[in-house]
Amino acid sequence: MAQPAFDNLDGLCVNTIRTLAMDAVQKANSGHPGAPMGLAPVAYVLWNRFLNYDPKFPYWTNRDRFVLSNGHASMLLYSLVHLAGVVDRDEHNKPKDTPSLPMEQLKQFRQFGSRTPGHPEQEATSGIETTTGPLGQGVGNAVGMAIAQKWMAGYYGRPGFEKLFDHKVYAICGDGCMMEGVASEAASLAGHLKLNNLCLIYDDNGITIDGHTHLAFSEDVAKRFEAYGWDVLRVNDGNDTAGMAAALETFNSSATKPTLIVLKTVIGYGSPHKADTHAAHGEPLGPDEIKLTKKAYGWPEDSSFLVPDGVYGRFQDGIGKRGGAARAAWDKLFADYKAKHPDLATQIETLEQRDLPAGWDKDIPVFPADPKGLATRESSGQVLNAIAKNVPWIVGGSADLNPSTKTFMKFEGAGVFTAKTPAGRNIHFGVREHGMGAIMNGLALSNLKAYGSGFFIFSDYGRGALRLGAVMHIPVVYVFTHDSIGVGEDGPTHQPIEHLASLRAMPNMVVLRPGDANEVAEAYRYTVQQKHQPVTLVMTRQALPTLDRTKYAPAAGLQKGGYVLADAAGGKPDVILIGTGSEVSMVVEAYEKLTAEGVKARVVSLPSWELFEKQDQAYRDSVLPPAVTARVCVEMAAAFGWERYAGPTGAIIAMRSFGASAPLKDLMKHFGFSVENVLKVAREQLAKK
Ligand SMILES: Cc1ncc(C[n+]2csc(CCOP(=O)(O)OP(=O)(O)O)c2C)c(N)n1
Ligand SMILES: [Mg+2]
Repeated sequence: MAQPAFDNLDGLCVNTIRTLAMDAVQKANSGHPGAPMGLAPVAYVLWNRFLNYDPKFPYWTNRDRFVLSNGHASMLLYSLVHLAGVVDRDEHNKPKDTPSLPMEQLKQFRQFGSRTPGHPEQEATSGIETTTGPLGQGVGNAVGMAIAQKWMAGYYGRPGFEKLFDHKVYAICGDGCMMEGVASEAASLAGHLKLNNLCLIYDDNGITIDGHTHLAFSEDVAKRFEAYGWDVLRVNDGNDTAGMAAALETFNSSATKPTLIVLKTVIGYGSPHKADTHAAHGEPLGPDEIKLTKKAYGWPEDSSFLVPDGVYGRFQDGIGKRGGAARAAWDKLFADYKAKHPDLATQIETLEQRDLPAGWDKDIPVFPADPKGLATRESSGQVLNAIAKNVPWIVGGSADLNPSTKTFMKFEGAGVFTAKTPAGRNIHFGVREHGMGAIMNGLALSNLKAYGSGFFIFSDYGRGALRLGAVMHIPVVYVFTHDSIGVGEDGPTHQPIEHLASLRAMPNMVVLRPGDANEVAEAYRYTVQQKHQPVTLVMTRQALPTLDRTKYAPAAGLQKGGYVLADAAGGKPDVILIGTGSEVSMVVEAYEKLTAEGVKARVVSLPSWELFEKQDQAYRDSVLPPAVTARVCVEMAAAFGWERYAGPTGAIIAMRSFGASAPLKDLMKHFGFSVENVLKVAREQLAKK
């Protein structure tokens, strides 16, 4: 194969990244070549001269993280992973000796089953730290990763072991990320927390899909970040590799705050007709333009997927050698640490596998029967605290609603995460639900057990991040309280209606709405053990009776998603009452009345549809026998979806409108959530038989 005329090996590497991106997008006939072409120099300098990353151990604990927040530039990342020789990994993230992305995979860009999907997917490809594409999210993930590094250093650091956790987090983002609120929320918190381990490179190319950014974006981003408490550096030419190296060196050696590097680039750089136009966006350059561009790079015009001689070697001599040496030195350091601090080292190894320490569940309380009971947000706070004190790497907080959500960790030594106290376990996310979610994803990707809480209504605000947690199968935990019209006087703006249905509709997400304090304990028991399962816990503001479990079935039934809580004598009911959360005790009361009247009724508690659907048919049929068609489903939320359990003739007592501002008891009466109404509807069901 003819070699390009180029006397500078670094320049050759940069143009290899560019041409691989062009060729892959062309072959796929879809994708974005322009951003990788503009960003290739900075990405090359960062990876080959700075990133402490061992391509042979892509999941080494103390590796520098690289996040591509402008995920449409995925071919940039795939080219780097390929050229750096990043290896594949097994299900425990142990390295394999085969490449993550052989050339064949670059040629399979955007094809079904490839490791080079349209946007980077953390699960699909070894070496991809997080799934990006929805703009702005990666910035939030990077802030989460930076918090995780600080926390690990703060909690596990010991004299003489300052280098055990000293990695940096680098992220690239574009104009789109800078316009998105989620990035602003996260950047604001990063500045407040003085995360000087975080470097964000802003691809300031003045263009988005619709055209020039001045169509909709005229603020001074640098000033905004300075106001957030960041250091801002500028590099005015996307090809000025020396300038970039200088900026990265400044960050690396002396940052006291998070650093933003504002880098002026040209989208589709080198493409004579398409540079600086939206044409370099969302479509291939086309064969003619590719030829002209390759000519401009000094590349053989008819070459395709060409990696010139010396390029792989250059990466091996750069990131390969540096990363390998850094990782080997770290292994030795960790061995010393393990000798001196065996317990702490075991903790680190345990958390890295997302396992739990022995005895993690020993303090989970059992709640005594109590007709007055307590709100599930209260029992949630108690159970969370009881577990978290035995699992040091549970970290989390709320979006400024600690007094309401009860998720603050209060046990001795829990502390608050701040710039000065980085070992603190409680994170004050501020009023930033979306930022919180994106940060939680970053924490979870660093293997901390992250939770975040807020009012259930505001799950909408965080939904973009929630969804990515589900896409990635990461074990983030949301604790949403004030779960229904039960919030009463705050009115329709604060009363969730469609939120349960909408999160139940989200693939991979497990939604759990426990019905009393002991179901709460079981819900946490399930949640904390998950390694690849995001969970949304939904809790009440109002008190719920704690059921007498000597009389009703054990709360452990929650582990199956749904279970028979109370049954007709002989187990052959004529009517089934199904409830979740705060409605469970209501249907239990109705059941007691029906039973006293001699009606054969059953109560099913159904805290999680997803877990119930995972059970085999025989179990599901044993709980909800198909022959029993007289059914009443009760949930103070949208009726949407309940047909599934009500069946074609069953009844659904649920919400069909927004709520209203009024005392709870008036709302319950108005909307039909009363024992009397459940009885009435149950009798109608029985009469149909
Ligand atoms: C949240 C979100 N909204 C919209 C899009 C669709 N989209 C993909 S790229 C893009 C433009 C991004 O502009 P910029 O970040 O400046 O990237 P550049 O065009 O410079 O590569 C848009 C709107 C998206 N990926 N994510
Ligand atoms: Mg742009």
